[in-house]
Amino acid sequence: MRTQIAIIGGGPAGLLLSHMLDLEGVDSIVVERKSKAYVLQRIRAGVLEAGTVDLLRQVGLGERMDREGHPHNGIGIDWQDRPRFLIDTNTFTGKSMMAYGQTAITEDLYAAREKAGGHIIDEADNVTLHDIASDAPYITFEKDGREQRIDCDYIAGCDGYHGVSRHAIPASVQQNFEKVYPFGWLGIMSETPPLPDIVYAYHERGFALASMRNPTLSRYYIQCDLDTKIEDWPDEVFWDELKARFPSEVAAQIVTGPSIEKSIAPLRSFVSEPMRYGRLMLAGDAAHIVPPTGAKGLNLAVSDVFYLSRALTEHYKHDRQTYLDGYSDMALRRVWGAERLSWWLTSLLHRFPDDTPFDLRTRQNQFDHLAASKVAQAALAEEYVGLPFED
Ligand code: RFL
Ligand code: PHB
Repeated sequence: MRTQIAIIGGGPAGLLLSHMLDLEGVDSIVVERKSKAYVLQRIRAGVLEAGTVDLLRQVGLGERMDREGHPHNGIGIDWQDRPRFLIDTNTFTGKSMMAYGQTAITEDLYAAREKAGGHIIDEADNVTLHDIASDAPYITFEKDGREQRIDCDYIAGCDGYHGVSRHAIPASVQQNFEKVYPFGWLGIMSETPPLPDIVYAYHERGFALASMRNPTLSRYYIQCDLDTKIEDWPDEVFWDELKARFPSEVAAQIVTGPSIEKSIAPLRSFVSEPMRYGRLMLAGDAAHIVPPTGAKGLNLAVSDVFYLSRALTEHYKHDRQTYLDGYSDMALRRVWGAERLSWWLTSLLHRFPDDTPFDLRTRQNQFDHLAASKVAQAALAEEYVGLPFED
């Protein structure tokens, strides 16, 4: 087979890239390791930045999002027995977020690719990248026991944190930056009405988060130990612990019910530089991971794809190489902004096993400052709602 762009990974980054390239007349093939059914049942992110929402609308993916998504102007921050407050992003930035699940976005993307006759190969094993530093790169993989080959101009590595693309870059030019946190998040989905706002809560028992997918579907998380097991958390135990971490008047508003999904995710910050080597460009989790505090992971995948699709379109349609040459630097500027915000919010809102009394006092003081200072709230609102893409 031959295509202009071979895209490895059919998650949000790979599918959106294929969709956006197709709108500009650039040809691609997506090669995904898992089955379509598996990709569509993964439950992950839920909050879209204003720029992500605008982009999805611009590329014709806004219809269901605008019908079923839930626009949000603010995030609440609760701190044990301190007065709670809401940061209104609309007041500070004139922009809002949207609660719309990654599962729904992936469904929309699959539907759009299928409608346009897009080429997606799923259940592809042993995807391997070849000759990425040459002008004639290609990938090979196995499908139904047969080895296949795709020749291409460029390879887009959109295969997530556990993918193979990043490892094709020689170690001598690659630099990895990593921070592993000594805890994870235990998350549940339940068919119960959510709280009216997304609320991040700090408590001496640990962090908690109330979020949502729609008016009858709630998503909640609590900070947990890394060695904890799902079996240790039957629904009643989860709900009791969740409620104990919110102020009592908020806990009283939480509607409980049976969980329909429960999972544990470790927290990690990770960046691999550069995001381009030869004919390989990385996008999304393949190049970077953020802890979910701040809801940046999916949004970063979307901004990488915005920069990369523009770079490839400029290359093919106008023979301009500036954006392609600048892709890694431009994408990384936004990545590091999100890395810093997610690290900061994680540090502010979680209990760490080695917290000293000094740490506890300075953390408390940061919260008091945020609660009292409109300037501090404006800074957080600007980053939470999402910084604009670079021209
Ligand atoms: P994805 O979604 O991981 O998609 C990568 C795709 O590549 C496929 N793949 C391969 N295909 C071919 N060959 C290989 N060798 C391959 N290896 C992997 C995979 O099967 C998959 O289909 O990356 P992408 O597209 O960059 O999208 C990024 C987002 O998915 C991610 O940033 C967020 O979901 C992160 N994240 C969350 N972000 C939030 O903002 N809020 C959240 O609540 C939130 N929860 C989460 C998350 C990520 C999680 N992971 C990755 C463990 C919860 C979890 C559990
Ligand atoms: C979610 O709704 O899944 C969610 C919301 C906010 C976050 C992380 C996850 O920071």
